[in-house]
Amino acid sequence: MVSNKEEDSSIITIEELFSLVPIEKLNKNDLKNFSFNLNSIKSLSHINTSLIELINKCDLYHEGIINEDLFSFYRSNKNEAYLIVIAKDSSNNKSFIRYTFSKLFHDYQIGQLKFSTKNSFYKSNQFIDLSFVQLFINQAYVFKLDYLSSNYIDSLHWWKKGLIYQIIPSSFQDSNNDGFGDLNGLIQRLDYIQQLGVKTIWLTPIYKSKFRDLGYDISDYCSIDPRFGTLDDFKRLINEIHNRQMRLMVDFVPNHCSIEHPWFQSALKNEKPYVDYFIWHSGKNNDSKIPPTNWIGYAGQSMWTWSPERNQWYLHQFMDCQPDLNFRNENVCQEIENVMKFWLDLGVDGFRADATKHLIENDQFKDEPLKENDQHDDLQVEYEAYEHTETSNQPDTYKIITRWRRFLDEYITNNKRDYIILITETQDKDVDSDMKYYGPNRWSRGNDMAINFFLAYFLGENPENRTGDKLSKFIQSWLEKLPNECWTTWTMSSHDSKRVATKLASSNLIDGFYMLLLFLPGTPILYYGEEIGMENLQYTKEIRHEINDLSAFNYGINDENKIEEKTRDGQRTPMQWNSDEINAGFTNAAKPYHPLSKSWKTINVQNQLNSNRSHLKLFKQLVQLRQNEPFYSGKFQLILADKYIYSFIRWSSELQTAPIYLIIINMFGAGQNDEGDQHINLDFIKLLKCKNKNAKGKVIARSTNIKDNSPLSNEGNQVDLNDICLYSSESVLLQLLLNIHEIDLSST
Ligand SMILES: [Ca+2]
Ligand SMILES: [Ca+2]
Repeated sequence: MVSNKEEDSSIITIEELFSLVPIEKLNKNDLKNFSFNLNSIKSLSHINTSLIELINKCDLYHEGIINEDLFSFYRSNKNEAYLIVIAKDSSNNKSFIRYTFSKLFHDYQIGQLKFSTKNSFYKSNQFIDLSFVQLFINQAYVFKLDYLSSNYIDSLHWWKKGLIYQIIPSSFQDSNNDGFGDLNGLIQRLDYIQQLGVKTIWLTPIYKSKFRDLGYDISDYCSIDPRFGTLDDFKRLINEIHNRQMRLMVDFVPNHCSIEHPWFQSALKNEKPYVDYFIWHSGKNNDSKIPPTNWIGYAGQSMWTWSPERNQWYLHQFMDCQPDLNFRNENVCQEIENVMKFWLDLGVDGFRADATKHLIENDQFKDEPLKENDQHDDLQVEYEAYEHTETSNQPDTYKIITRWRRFLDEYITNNKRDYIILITETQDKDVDSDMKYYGPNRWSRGNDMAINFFLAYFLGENPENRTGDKLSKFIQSWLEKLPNECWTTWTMSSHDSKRVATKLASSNLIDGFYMLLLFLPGTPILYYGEEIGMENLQYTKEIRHEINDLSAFNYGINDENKIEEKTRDGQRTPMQWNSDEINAGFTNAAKPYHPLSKSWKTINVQNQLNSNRSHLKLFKQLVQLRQNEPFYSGKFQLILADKYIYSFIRWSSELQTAPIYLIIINMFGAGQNDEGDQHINLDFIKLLKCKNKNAKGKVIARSTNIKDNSPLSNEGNQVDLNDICLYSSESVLLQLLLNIHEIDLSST
């Protein structure tokens, strides 16, 4: 029997791998970093393993990443290519480092491990994603390079391919008739979620809490609040989710906990080691009257509250019941990593980190300046009136995100887990600040995805500004700044941002927004209920006593009318399942914990499943479509963005068989209602500079409001591209029946 010599790795040394570099390409410093000298490399006799022989047959040499920690290079010929990586005994005390080699040399995205100097995390012959290579220090590796194939990528890229569905568990399904949604209720609805095409469920906080802020005021990070059930219920939930080939992402709230948390209670008593777990400071005049700084928090309150117990002020970027943790304290950093480990050990697949831009405050404690030309008439209560130079997006915050990513990488490595994602809620209109959360460079990554709120920001613009060209500016501002090899998300609404149907002047346009959400490049995040176009509950003084979102009352201190305007409860109403049962099927309790939206009898899942066409049916159709190329890794190009139209194409440059899609959205209803017969005729032969003047498009999907007599009304219809007519708020997805070379994308 012939033994496979390339498997016999013990006889190759790091020094010998250096001998694979053409001597003239080696720089003295390259070797100095590894304490080798050139003569010792020259004097090595060539090794007779088949692997080394194969590499030596490669006549081309190409430099890889070379820095203080790493020497890497490629050897290739027309048949094969290798990547050789030598990691140094690093000065930072970490046991491994993470690098991206993807597409550094041609388009190679995968390496098959052919050799490592010691036992590595990877198995021999295992395929490894080159955008995520974990290297133990003082080891060397040889990878045979390959192109992307689909059989392995799910364990690493699952979060790029599928829809994320955000759920407020208390508002989704009640299982025990106490009026609160719970984990067992959620289990009952998992089949619905799976049928929607969801890949990842994101739960807002389920931890022990007084629920003054939807559970973002946590009194024990490692427990389930009894209103949701027990830890055993959670274990069953995660099993049921995984059994359905879905993943679970939990909310992770590091910036602050609740005043009820034992850490804060101990800090109040000056008990070690909790004395500096939070941020304490003396007042401006060393008294209880004027706080240490003028910092105004998110809900328009001072960020400081006086503690008579400690005779000091404590910091809270949100409400006074939510004290900020001190991330300059290493104990706190470790406690928070232990929290992540607790949930990882239970099997969660990722974290959505809350309020990341508020993590760290400048420790010089200087006042923040007012914005220039600010028009706010009441400067004391408006967060937006200030430049948050000292309390937002601080340089040390980005380092914490990178540290968490490294922590998760170590966990993946040590526990042989599928990839675990880290998503941050960056929430800044300044894209440059948001992008820093992706990490300083390719080999020291931060978050995998920052939540991209730009569709929601667009919908928050004044109605006259909600045009196709303005939308394009919002979308491009994000896409153009996204670092290479990084991935984004899209979202239309959330627990903090009003529902789409309520923000749009015409709720007909929601179908067009589904097309944006699902077909722009990146991972879509859908807030529960948006698939049926749920509407906000409008609060009035008469139901003020039903408001759960206490931060609304901060706004009411100076202007009582702002309470109903500012409450976020309007978008947190219970899920609307059907019109037959009480409370839309959400709970059998006489009174749900939260009032329902008024429109539940018409807008609900059952109605929409029974209709010929509905938002829900269209949404499911579009999610199915999105499973295929070109939507995952294909290209994006804007075709037209003017006052009323936003249109783009998606195609794959690598997979020739993937269809070319044209998406056209009439944005009329974004800012105006649809009354009247506004229509627009478009010539896509001209817009696409199409060589074949008779080219056609096939209708694949269309908004529910398309008129019955329109050529676009039936899926499968072939239509002339030179005369596409869309009425207000209509949208359509066409497959272009042509070759990508027949159109000219150079100057669109
Ligand atoms: Ca319940
Ligand atoms: Ca903070």
